[in-house]
Amino acid sequence: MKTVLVTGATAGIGEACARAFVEAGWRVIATGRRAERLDALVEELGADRVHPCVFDVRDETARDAALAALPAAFSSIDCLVNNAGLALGTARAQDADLDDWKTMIETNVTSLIALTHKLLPQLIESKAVIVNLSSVAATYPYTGGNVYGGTKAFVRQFSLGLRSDLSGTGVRVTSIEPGMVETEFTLVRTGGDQTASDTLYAGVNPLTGADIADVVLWVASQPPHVNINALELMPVNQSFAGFQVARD
Ligand code: NDP
Ligand code: 8X3
Repeated sequence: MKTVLVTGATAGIGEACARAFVEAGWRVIATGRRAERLDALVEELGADRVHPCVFDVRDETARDAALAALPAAFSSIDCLVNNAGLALGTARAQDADLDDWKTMIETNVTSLIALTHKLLPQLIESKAVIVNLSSVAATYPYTGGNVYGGTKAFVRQFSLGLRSDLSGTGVRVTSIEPGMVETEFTLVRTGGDQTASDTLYAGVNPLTGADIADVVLWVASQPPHVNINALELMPVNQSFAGFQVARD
């Protein structure tokens, strides 16, 4: 039985990944800060299939302690899903909160590279699949997306560079780049504004966490000679608009 480590498995895409991988016969190391959510996953899916690791991805000491305490059955990792991440705020750069920018960079970039760096020796050993959650925001700028889009562009380019470095090791790396997925993402981005979140997704028929989990599982289930480099997906009701023009 293979083992996947999913960061940010307490909600949204990560939680859906935990369910999808267990359903497909994998063991899941599920991480996040909200212990009660991870306990509920263990209760639902079984302690033999899900191991909870409670830590803030920015806290390397707590992370290392949780990973050092992995039970033997979960100790060899065949797939790493770097999913934990967030956007904070939609303000234009000139009005944005610098602390929000730093939190996004620490969570989406610094923690992702640190965990990847820590696990790389064993990921090479197991010829693992690394799936990184980027975003359409990596490629298409939008007003108020500033640092969030920057972090996701980093994730995409880091994924491609990692692939290059890992040439010949058998390790595969994929950047997944979704558009609108209805999760707790907008609730977090707006500081807990449920109405703003509901309004954003109303009538859109957005992607779901389960849609993305299906894609992540498909990527991880390809035969060993197939690498999906990058995969961008959107709800049908989301598409592109033109440039904005400011007039004097
Ligand atoms: P959710 O807010 O629903 O889930 C985010 C997950 O990340 C939670 O499990 C949360 O766990 C975890 N997380 C956030 N910060 C930390 C932290 N400091 N330490 C540990 N875990 C953390 O959002 P999504 O499921 O939508 O987002 C998952 C990923 O997908 C993100 O990287 C996001 O950027 C990306 N994405 C989302 C899109 C969308 O439209 N929803 C589109 C494109 C990409 P906890 O709070 O319990 O710690
Ligand atoms: C989240 C997608 O379009 O809200 O990564 O930036 S978007």
